[in-house]
Amino acid sequence: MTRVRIIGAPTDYGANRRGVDMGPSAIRYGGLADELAGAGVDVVDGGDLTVPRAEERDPEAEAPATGDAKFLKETADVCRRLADEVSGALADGAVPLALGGDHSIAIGSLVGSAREAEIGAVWFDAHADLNTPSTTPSGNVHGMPLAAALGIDEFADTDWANAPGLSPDNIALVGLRSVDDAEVELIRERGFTAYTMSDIDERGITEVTEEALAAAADGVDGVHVSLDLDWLDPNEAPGVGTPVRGGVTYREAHSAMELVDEADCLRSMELVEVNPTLDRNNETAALATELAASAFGKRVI
Ligand code: NNH
Ligand code: MN
Ligand code: MN
Ligand code: MN
Repeated sequence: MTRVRIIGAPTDYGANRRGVDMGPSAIRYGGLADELAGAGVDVVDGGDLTVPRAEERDPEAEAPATGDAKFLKETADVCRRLADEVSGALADGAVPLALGGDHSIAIGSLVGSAREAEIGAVWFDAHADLNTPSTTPSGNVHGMPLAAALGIDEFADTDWANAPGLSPDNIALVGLRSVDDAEVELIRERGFTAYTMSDIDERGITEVTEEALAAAADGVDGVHVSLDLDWLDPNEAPGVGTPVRGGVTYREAHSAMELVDEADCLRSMELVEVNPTLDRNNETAALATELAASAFGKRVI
């Protein structure tokens, strides 16, 4: 029986729209344990990491990388601890499921997941999250986690980002529709597998997701699945800080997560960017729980 270990990371350091730190609580309240039980997995809730409130911290505090990035010191501290929890869960034979918090926590998930293994990653997101402190248009670290874990630019020499076990040849981005110029350049330069919403329109979610999973899983020990809820259309998932019109539908999202289960390569996962202050009756949080259940094998029959 698959064992899943939930790890809450209630951060709000990496995003402008305050409130995403309530995500883990909203996702649990949205029915995560029941949904996962419905998927037939054995669930242990490891609780939340302790995260100081952003108001108590200085966003410009001396950071372990240079450039324009807010709360980088705090982000590094959370990600170090999350990486330990994630690798600890894996060592215990469980699949770690991290709950954000903003997407900066993915640095910790990826570093932890790649500590004892070669991994790939599938990034379900409207955004590419490939900015660095020198290319970021916002200074928000939630736009940088993939670049950080790949050790690009300022992140190369950090001891908390840069996961050597994350293979740059095994990155697949799915659902892109808001990508900054520097990110486009990086995707082209490094040849990351990337699918825009237009690719999904043309080829369908099944073909695109199967291809993305195959690219991510090729020759590695397992795949990290990062699910940013802004991947979905804001009509389905209004409770996110940076909504972008034209996202995937409820059915497409479920199909993709069912394919994650079928590919049988899932090593670690995270649900991020749920912001209860912007949500409608906790619908986005509840949707996150349903999608996780699909990824862990829940079916109607
Ligand atoms: N690319 C923009 C930035 O770097 C937006 C990133 N926002 C996200 N990413 N929510 O998933 O600030
Ligand atoms: Mn993201
Ligand atoms: Mn996003
Ligand atoms: Mn399975």
